[in-house]
Amino acid sequence: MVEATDLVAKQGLIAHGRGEAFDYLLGEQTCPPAMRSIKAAASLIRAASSPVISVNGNVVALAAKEVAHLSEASGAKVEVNLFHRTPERVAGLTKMMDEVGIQALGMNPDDKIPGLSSERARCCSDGICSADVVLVPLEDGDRCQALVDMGKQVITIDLNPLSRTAQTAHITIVDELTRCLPLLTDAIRDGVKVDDFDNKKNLKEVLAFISARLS
Ligand code: PTJ
Repeated sequence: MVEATDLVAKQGLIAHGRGEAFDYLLGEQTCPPAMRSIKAAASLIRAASSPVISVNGNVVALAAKEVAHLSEASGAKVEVNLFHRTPERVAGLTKMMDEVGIQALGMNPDDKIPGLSSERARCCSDGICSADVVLVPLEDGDRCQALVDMGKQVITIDLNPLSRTAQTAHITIVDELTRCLPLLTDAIRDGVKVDDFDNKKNLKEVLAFISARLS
């Protein structure tokens, strides 16, 4: 039987440790600025016409059920998008999503995100490529900027407030994936609406929160 951990890339284990280190700095809690960004993200996803949740190996292994709940609450499609892409990994992760009731896209990508040379460019025309809002959790890299350049609104969940993705997304939730997904789902179910949100200011508040804990 294929275990979830067999489907995580080796580099994903390093990514996990990196996340844990940042979570210690945050005190393993959802800090107040993260709660504000969760509300802003809920509001944006509610207003979206074609939201998509992009999942990689780490996200499915850690939070397949939580992703399914978010997809159900928001109507967002789920698409498997991998940096270390192999047909076996895509099939295994798609099967794991299937087991929690989600028919994820990603097995047969028929389009490309312009400007990316990595396997992350490969995507589905009825998924990420035509989405207006894309949630890109647990990812550091250049895809976020490429999605922004395509005119999409991008939300990320990243414990590192300084990662490239955290710095380029429209809304960055600096929180642990499994801790914040239920909060995001609840905020969507509660019909939360946020009119103005400044991501740069919010990221500064996260850094101030960490600094205050360290001093
Ligand atoms: O499954 P693949 O092939 O797509 O590979 C996934 C990789 C490992 C490439 C992808 O996860 C990645 O981009 O890894 P990075 O570059 O280490 O970036 C991951 C980011 O997520 C880092 O900034 C971590 O701090 C953060 N992170 C790690 N674990 C968590 C997290 N953020 C929230 N919750 C976590 N549990």
